[in-house]
Amino acid sequence: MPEATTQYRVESDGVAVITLAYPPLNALHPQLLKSLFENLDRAHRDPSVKAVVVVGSNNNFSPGFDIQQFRNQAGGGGIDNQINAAICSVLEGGPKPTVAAINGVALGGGLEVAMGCNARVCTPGTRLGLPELSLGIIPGFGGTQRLPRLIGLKKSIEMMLTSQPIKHEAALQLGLVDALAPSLDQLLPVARKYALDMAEGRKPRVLSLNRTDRLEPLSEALGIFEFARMEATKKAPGLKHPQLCLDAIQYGVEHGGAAGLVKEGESFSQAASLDTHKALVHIFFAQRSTKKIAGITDTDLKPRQLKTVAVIGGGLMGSGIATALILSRFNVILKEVNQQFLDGGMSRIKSNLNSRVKKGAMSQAQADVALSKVKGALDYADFKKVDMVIEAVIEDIPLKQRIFADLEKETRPDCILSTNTSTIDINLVGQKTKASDRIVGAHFFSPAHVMPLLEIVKTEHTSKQVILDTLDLSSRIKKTPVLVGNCTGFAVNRVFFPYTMAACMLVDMGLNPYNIDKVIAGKFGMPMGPFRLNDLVGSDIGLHVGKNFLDSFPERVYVTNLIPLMNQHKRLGEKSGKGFYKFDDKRKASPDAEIMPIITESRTSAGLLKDPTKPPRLTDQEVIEFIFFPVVNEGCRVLSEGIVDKAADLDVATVMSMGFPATKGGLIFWADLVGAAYIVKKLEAFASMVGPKAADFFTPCDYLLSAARSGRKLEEGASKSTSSKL
Ligand code: 3H9
Repeated sequence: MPEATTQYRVESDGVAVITLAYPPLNALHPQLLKSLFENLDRAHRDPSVKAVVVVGSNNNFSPGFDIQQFRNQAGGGGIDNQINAAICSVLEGGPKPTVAAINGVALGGGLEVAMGCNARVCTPGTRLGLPELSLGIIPGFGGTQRLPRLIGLKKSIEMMLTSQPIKHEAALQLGLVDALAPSLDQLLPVARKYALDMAEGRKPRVLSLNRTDRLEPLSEALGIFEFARMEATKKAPGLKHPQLCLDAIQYGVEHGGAAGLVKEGESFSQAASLDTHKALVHIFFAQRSTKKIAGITDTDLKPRQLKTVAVIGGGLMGSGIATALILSRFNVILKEVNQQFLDGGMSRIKSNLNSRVKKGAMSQAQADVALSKVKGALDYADFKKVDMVIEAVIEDIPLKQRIFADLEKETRPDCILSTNTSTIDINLVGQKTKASDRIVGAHFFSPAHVMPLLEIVKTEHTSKQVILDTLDLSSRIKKTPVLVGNCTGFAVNRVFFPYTMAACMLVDMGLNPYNIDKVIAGKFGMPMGPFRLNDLVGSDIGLHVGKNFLDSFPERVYVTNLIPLMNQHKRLGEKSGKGFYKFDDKRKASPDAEIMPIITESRTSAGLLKDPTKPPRLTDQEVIEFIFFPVVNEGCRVLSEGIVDKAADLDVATVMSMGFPATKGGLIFWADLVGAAYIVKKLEAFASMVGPKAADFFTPCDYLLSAARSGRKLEEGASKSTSSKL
C-alpha cells in the first residue's frame, strides 16, 4: 500500500509548499489529513515562511476523502472530526495566508480543503465539485457553509444536489477560483505569487466562512430552500440525505457559518449511518471492480487498438451502437440489406447526434465530424479492413447463423465477431462456423448510445484476447462492462424476466396495472413501472423475448395471456400509440380504460382466484416483494451457476440496465439488507396465495434456501463455483 502523507518544502521566496501525496489521486486518507495538519502547524510556526500553498502530487489535487475508509468502518469511516474541522479553520484563519493550487480534480473533501484556503488557483481543464450526495452523505469538511458563501446559494445548492462538478471556466466566472494558471508548469509560480501578494498586502486575504456578500438575502434564501426541498423530494422520494444537506446549509444561513459547521457535523453523522450511504459506497467500488477480471486484466496481455468496427443492422439497436462508436471516434461501417433500410439506419444516427446537439452535449461541428466516421454498406466488400463486427439484427437464430457463416469468410482471421443478441445462446449463433474463439456477446441496452452498461458474454471457447479487447472497447465508448457467462438471457434479462411475469400475475389476480406502476416507480424508485416499461420496449418484443424463457425454464415461468392479448389487439406500446397506456403526440402516457376488457379476458383465462371479484388486498410493500423477491430468487440462480464473477457484478448490472435504484445498492446488496430468511418466508407465502397453478414460480432455489438456513449473506459464496460459466 502506498503511504498517505504530505510533503513539505519552503521555497526561496518564503512560500511553504505542502504537497498532498497518496497515489493515484491523493484521496484524503486520515493519515494524510493528520500529516497536512502537522505541516500546516509547522509552516505557521516557522518565522521564515510568509505564506502557504497546498498542491497535489501526480498532477492532481484530490478526489476528496478516502472512500475506502467508509467501507472499513461503519457510520462515517473513522473520521476525526476535530482534526478535519481544525484543518480548514487553520487553513482559513491561521497566521499565514494560504492558496490551493489545483490541477485535475478537486472534489468533495478535496474542494473543501481548497475552499478552506484563502484563494484558489487552477489550470485549464480542472473540475471542481461536491459529489458527496452521490455517496449518500453530505459535505463534511465545511462545504455546506463555504461553497454558498463563495458562489451564492442557488448555484451551490445545484452543485451539491446534482453532485455534478463544474469546469474551470465556470469556477472562475462564479468566483470559486480566483486565478487561472495558463498551464501545469505555471501552476505553482502563479499560486506562490498570489500567496505572497496576500502576505504582503497587495491582495486581500478572504475568509470565506465570514463572507456574506455572495449570499442571497434571507427572504429570497427561504424561497430557494423551499424550492430545492420540493425538487429533491420529487427527484428521489423518501431519500433523507438531500434534506439533511439542505438542513445544514439553511441552518448556516440562518445562524451564521460557525453554527452551520456544527449542524453540518450532525447532519453528516446522520447521513453516514443510513443504509443509502452503505449502498452507494458499495456501488462506487462495485462499478470500478467489473473491469478487473482475474486471469485476463492482471496478465501480460495487452488490448489491441481496435479502429474500425462494422455494425450489421441499422435498426434501433444497430444505429444506437453505431452512434456510441462514432462518438468515441471509431470508424464504423453500417451494413444493411437494402438501400431503404440503410437510409433508415443513417437517419436514426443523424437524429441521435442532433438530439445531443440540441441538449448542448456537443456542437454541430462535433456532430458533423462524428457523422463523417460512419459509412454505409450493402455488401461485405470492405469487411477485410474491419477489426470487429457487432451483429445487431432481429432475434432470429437461422438468420444470425447465416450472417456468422458469411462473416467467417469475409473478415480477417483476427477480426472479433460479436452479437448483440439479448437472449440467444452464443454458441448457437456461431454454430455454423469454426471461429468460436473469436465469437463473443456484446449485449447493449436500448438506447445503446445512452445506456451505460455493456454485457460481455463469453463462451467456453472465447479467447482471452477477444475478451480483453471487448473490455477495452467498452471503456473507450464509456460503458461499464460486466463479463457474464453464456445462458438464455445472460445476467440482466435472466433476472429481469420474473419481474414482468410477477407484475402480470398481479394483474391476473385483480390488481390494477397503473397502481402497480405507481408503487414500483414512486415507492421503490425504479425509473418506471413494469407496464410503462412494457410500452417502451414493445409488447411484440416482450412476447418474442419471453418465449425464450418459456422454452428454457418451463418449470418456473408464469404463463400469462396478458401480453399475447395486448399483441392481438395491436397494443404494442409507445410505437403504436397505445399499449397499457395511451400516448399523445408528445409521447406523454396516460391510463386508458380501453384495456379493461383485455385484462378481464386475461384474468378469466388465468383462473388464479376462486372469486375474481374479490382480488387480494396487498399493501404497497407486498406488491414490491411479490415482484422483486422472484427477481432476487433468479439472481441467486445466476450467482450459483457462476454466470457472473461476483454478486457485485450483478448489482452493477441491475443498476445500470433495469434502473434498480443505486441507493439500494443493486439487487443482491438490497436482498442481503432484507435478509434471505425473510425472502424465503415471503416466497412461500406468495406460492400458497396464488395456488398450484402458479406456485412453482415462487419456489426458492437451493442457493437462496441455504443462505436462509445458514444465515450466510447472499453475496458470499457467489464466487467461482465448479460449474462456473466464467
Ligand atoms: C468526501 O470527500 C467526504 C467529505 O466531504 C468529508 C468527509 C468528512 N477515495 O474513478 P477512477 C480511486 S467523500 C478513494 O477509476 P476516473 C478509484 O477507486 C468523497 N479512492 O478514475 C480508482 O481506484 P482503482 C467525495 C478513490 O478518472 C482510482 O482512484 N468524492 C477516490 O474515471 C481511479 O478512479 C467523490 O465522490 C476517493 N475519493 O475518475 C469523488 N476517488 O484504480 C469520487 C477515486 O483501485 N471519485 N478513487 O479502481 C470520482 O468521482 C472519480 O474517481 C474521479 C476519477 C472523477 C476522481
